Amino acid sequence: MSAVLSGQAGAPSYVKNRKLIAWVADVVRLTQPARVVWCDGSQAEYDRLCDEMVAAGTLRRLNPAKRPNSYLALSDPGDVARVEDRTFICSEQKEDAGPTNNWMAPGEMRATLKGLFSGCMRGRTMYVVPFSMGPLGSHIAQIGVELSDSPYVVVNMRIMTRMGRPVVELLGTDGEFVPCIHSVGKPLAAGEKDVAWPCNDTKYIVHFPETREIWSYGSGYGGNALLGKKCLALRIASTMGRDQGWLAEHMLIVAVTSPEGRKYHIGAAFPSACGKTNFAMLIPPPAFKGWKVTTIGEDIAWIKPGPDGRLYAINPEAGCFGVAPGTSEKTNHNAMAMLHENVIFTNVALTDDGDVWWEGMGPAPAHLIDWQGRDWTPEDGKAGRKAAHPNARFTVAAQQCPSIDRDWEDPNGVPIDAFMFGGRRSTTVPLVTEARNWVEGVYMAATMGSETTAAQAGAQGVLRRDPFAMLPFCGYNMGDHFGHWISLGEKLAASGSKLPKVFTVNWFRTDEHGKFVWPGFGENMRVLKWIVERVEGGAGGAEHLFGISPRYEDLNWTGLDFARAQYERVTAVDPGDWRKEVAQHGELFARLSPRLPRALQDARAALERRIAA
Ligand code: TSX
Ligand code: MN
Repeated sequence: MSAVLSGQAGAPSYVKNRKLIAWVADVVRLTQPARVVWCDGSQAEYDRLCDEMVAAGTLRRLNPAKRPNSYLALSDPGDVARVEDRTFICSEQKEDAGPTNNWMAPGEMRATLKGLFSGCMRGRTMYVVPFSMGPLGSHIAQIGVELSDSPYVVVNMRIMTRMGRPVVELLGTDGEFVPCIHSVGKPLAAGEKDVAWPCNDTKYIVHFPETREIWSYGSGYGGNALLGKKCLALRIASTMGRDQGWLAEHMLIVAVTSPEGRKYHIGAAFPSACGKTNFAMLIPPPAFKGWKVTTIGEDIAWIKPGPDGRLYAINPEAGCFGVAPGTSEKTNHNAMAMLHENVIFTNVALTDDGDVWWEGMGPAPAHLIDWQGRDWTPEDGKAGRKAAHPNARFTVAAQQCPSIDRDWEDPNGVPIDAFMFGGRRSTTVPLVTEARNWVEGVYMAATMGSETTAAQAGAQGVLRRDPFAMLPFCGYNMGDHFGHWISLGEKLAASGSKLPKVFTVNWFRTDEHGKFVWPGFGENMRVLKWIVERVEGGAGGAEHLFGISPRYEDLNWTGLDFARAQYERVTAVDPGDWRKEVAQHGELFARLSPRLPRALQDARAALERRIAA
């Protein structure tokens, strides 16, 4: 650490940014930390903070012979996930946040925050964490600075972003950054002993989209606390994109390379529990010899029109904050290979030999320490008690992914050839459908939905609309988001450029016994191949009610026993189902109606007419 200063905000000499120095001093006055540490992002700093957290009981060092340089954190049982009902978009006008966001007037929220943050860091260290979302200096990247009283946040931010001194140097004297303030909301009195995972029952995750500020209080977990990710890279960045003509999307980015070496880039949006990270690291089946899938990103894409009229995407993150349960050699070999070393695990179970375990990894050991620090045996598992929390996570550098693309850090991004939108649907939505034009593609994205799983809160199997997989992440009115996509398409088309093709996919159709019909995982390569061949203009398909899907003979079935009758079950478009589906689209559109683009209303009316015919 380059500077540890008691009771003052004095910055190291390499810090020249006037706004940064003044802002840190303001926040010190407000929150009253005992110390201020300017993080340089070095390995030595990371190691020292981890050692301190091991001593404090926040981290356990895993067995170095099994997981070198890796740690386990167990959170407070009340601080295990993002808190959507405590997440606010504080635009001046309520209508600019829209009906899908919680809103509070900025003045009122600022008064609330002032009360909450007054003295909230007493007895703690405030860390100054400068970070870049995107490769340092990329014209698509953005800089943020997070002030946090959580060392757990600092070490996770070092993995998830480009963090430290080079970012401050890039800021120079007048560079712009997004100010992000974070506190766990648990000041320490003189002599008070800290707990392993400090947090507060009162939680606020607050965004001021117009002034581009983030304030987070009361939680140390994931997207609530690692403010570069959902808060900056999605909620604030989506608003910047609206204002400046680009896109911040909840999308993975993959490249597909054919045996002949033709390379295509795809951005794909899926709601949670659809296996986005698995898809981003897909391994083609043996029959697809010579085909390669490489990973550029697995959660967020920032996409800008380039000088040639194409869309270029970067992954603004530097790491993965992935869900551990369900990750195995079978579901995601590449992710498992990433996790051999240099990992922070949160809320997974601890084995007797100092390694980690979670549900879905493989057979359970005879004894574990569960995510709440209690003894656990497979008997407890049978009684329904999980060893790992369903939202347990791993934090790991993207660089450790065996399928990482060689261009993943290209500051200019990769050119997008196709967008995919998917959801978890047991009925109605076919395996894959190509939109016939841009507006129909935007319509597919706008009406996306996903059925809830047992791992999620609330009832299972309930269909939730999640437009663009952005429902919890769009920093402005969702209707305006649809409009932004439509007008961006119009602008690109007017400049004479070829727009990316848009596809909707569904791996999750079930039979009458509730069994998945489509094998999924690596076999999704069959769909990916069709998609890139459609981009090339090669593969065949058949038009139906709302787009173009491959016929049985349009897909390669080598190495998979999948009969025509099974294919019918994953691709059938039932007009009865679609009558209900389109009625539900109407309910969503009515909710968004003041800002719903006319073109989408027209697309719905046209679909309704085709179903009736
Ligand atoms: O990630 C998934 N993908 C995408 C992979 C590239 N999952 C896991 C979702 C939970 C996070 C899937 N689950 C996929 C899928 O394509 N498909 C399914 C449904 C499914 C589950 C199990 C089997 C088949 C399909 N088969 C057996 O269990 C043997
Ligand atoms: Mn996500």
